Amino acid sequence: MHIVRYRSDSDPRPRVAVLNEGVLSPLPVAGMFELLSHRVEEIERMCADAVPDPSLGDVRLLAPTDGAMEVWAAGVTYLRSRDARVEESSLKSVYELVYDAERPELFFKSPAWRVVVDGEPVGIRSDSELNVPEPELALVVNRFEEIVGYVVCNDMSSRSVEGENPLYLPQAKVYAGACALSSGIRPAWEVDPSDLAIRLTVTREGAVIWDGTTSTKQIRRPFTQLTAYLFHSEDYPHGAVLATGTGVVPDLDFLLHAGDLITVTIDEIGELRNPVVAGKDHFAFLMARLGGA
Ligand code: DO4
Ligand code: MG
Repeated sequence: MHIVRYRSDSDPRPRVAVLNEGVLSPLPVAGMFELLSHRVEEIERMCADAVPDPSLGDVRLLAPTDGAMEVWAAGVTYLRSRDARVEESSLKSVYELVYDAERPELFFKSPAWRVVVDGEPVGIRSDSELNVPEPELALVVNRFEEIVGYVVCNDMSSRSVEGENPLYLPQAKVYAGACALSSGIRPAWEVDPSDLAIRLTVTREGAVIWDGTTSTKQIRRPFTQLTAYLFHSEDYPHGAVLATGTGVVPDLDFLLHAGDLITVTIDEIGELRNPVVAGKDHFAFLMARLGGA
């Protein structure tokens, strides 16, 4: 079962529903932001009480974010990520220090409306030579700091921009098409996230040119430590998504190209497939979402 946002042909407004074996059961909320203003046990009850509506035929699944939800991300939570940053960076020790520190690295990734979903393009910056996808498990957290569920995240990143100077991290991480999330939220009460396989595949002209796998078992920090730091000095009245960091990073000679297809799969959570484009001009469609489209 997943919780999804969707739009049907018969109703232009985005709705929220439970999606179970291809059948939608609408939930009595105005958006994901309203769902995440409830406690997990209430959300679980709402999902259990939702009534299937078989008349909802073809619908379009939307990003799982709306309202004032924010996407944040944790960094250097897997040993492979620490080693990859040390290799690429002109200032190696910051990554070694943050991997071991009590306080995690957390950074802002995206407002709700800039998130791209399965099938939409992800971007690479036109001023960046070295770009990678980062396949990550992301936590969907309600306003009470409770983990409601999980989605698949691709934390697209410029290694060359960040590698030049770690203070360029916001530019390496936040740009058009940099944040992709799977549309379906797998509820926390249905899944044990402690040992889930995360797979990344990059395909070019039909052939796999890179793939890698890790497990959530490899993460150095408990998820609740990440959420505790996120909520320590800020409130998220509409909830938040927190990507938990990557454990899969290609070697430095790997260069993502426009036209590549990225697939991220997390067992029991979902799959995210996005073609790669270069430059911000491809993302004008996101602006339309501000007007509610
Ligand atoms: O420190 C840079 C960001 C690292 C990151 O995004 C990750 O480890 O996933
Ligand atoms: Mg990352």
